[in-house]
Amino acid sequence: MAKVILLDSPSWKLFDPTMHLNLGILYLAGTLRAAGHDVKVLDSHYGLTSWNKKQDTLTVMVDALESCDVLGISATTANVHWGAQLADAWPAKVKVLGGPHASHIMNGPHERFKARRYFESFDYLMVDECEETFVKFCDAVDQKRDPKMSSVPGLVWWDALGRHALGHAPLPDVTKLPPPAFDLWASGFHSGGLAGPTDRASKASRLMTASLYTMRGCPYACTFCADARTKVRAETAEQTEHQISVLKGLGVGAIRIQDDTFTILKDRARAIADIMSRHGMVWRGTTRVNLVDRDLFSYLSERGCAELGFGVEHGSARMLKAMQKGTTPEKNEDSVRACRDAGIVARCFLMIGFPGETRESIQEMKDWVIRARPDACTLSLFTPYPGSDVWNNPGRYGVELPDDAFARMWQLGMDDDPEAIVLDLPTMSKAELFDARCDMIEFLEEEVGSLDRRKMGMTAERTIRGKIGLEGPGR
Ligand code: B12
Ligand code: SF4
Repeated sequence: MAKVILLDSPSWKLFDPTMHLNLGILYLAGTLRAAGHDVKVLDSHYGLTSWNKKQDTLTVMVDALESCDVLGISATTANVHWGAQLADAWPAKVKVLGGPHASHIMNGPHERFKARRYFESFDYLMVDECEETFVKFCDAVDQKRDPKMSSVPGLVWWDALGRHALGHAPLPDVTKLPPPAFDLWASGFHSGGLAGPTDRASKASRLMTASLYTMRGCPYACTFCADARTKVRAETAEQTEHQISVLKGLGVGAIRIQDDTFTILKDRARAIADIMSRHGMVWRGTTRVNLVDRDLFSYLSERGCAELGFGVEHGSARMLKAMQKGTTPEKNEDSVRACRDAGIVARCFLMIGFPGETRESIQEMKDWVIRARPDACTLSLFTPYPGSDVWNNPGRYGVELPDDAFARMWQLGMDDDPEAIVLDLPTMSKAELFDARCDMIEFLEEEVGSLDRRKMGMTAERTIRGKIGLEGPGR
């Protein structure tokens, strides 16, 4: 049995870590445990790292790091460099990086970003969904076999001959996977993960909250999204019911369903709502305006749904077309209304700075907000994350990816320096965009008043102008 420690990369500056758990590593922990490995899931924010606010740097508590055979770190592009810092300090025999960043860079088209220098803190990378492949990897380490010689699909490494990659495994059958190991989540669950202007949502804010991911993939083609055009694979209702009952046993009373578009399979959405209701859960999910159905919304509302998130993104029809959202400002407005009419908080995810943005389109976004009156908004600054079509094909959008993209990516939106913005847009200078974004934040605060701003160490200290952090993409 190999001793495996799994962690998400530190994200102090990106979101309030008490609000979220990383489901990817909990799924991996579930399969590793079922395969007989000794696995721990740690939270890098609890007792292992801290944030030095004066210097704006991560401090790793080196004495608290426990040695292990395999250290598995998960990272997005936004937090990978903090994961690398943690890996550098960790006393592990083998260090592996997995998760969206490793997958989207290695599966992506740009050779220049696949360079060893970006991944030096790790012995190996693993790409794709790794429940089955990571077990093979840990088996090899346990049996003292060289993982490079063990045909582990998805494995990537570098040596004197350059980069090696062992191809891809088929996607796991999610209906056969062991459940995420919620009981191994070291830092426990916290309240405050759901909140909003209705009675139900405000009561939910006092409940311990957990996340669920009941269905992988999304068939839509939004050009800013790293999950676009992926196969939809749903877990069974029995699997979801089991996970909910485990979470209930751990004291959880509120659930964030993180599926890309929870309502895409309507009967299934109803079945999950029934399960939530049977277990007395208050919950939230995400949907798309083309999937709006007033009867379905009423059904969900009667079964404890407190909030639905809509990837509205913009108020300009031209910008929605550029993003390939397949929606219109009018449909977005109708959907917000239908959601509110059902007594569910309508949270809208808005995005500023996508290629093609102008002062006029930003005004259209404001006009839309005034017309539609969502209950809550989350504003993101567009970032060309690896995996998105803009990252894969920047020329189509009239932009270039700078060579130092990774040197900036994580700071984006966290800094009051307009130069921290990754892309040069032909239509607006970075300074203009920066000012427009600050102005939009002030506007949303005044008009909607419910921006999602619970970020660790930021809420009280940071002034709006230039200091507010980025919000999640459609979550
Ligand atoms: C839930 C979610 C969040 C939550 C929770 C994040 C968390 N800590 O887990 C919140 C709202 C906080 C969030 C925030 C952000 N998110 Co987010 N989020 C998601 C979402 C919707 C689901 C993630 C999930 O649970 N997946 C389910 C599990 C099973 O899959 P998984 O995590 O990928 O894990 C599998 C593999 O990646 C692999 N794996 C993962 N870790 C490891 C580790 C090892 C060692 C190995 C071997 C394998 C491995 O095996 C796992 C099991 O199959 C995804 C979209 C998506 N469809 O995945 C976006 C996504 C991951 N987020 C994204 C982004 C950009 C962000 C933000 C940067 C947004 C922002 N601007 O602030 C922030 C910061 C996140 C951070 N930690 O740095 C992008 C990442 C793109 C990229 N190139 O990195 C995604 C892909 C969205 C998108 N469609 O573009 N996010
Ligand atoms: S933004 Fe949402 S709807 Fe669009 S492709 Fe991504 S997950 Fe699907």
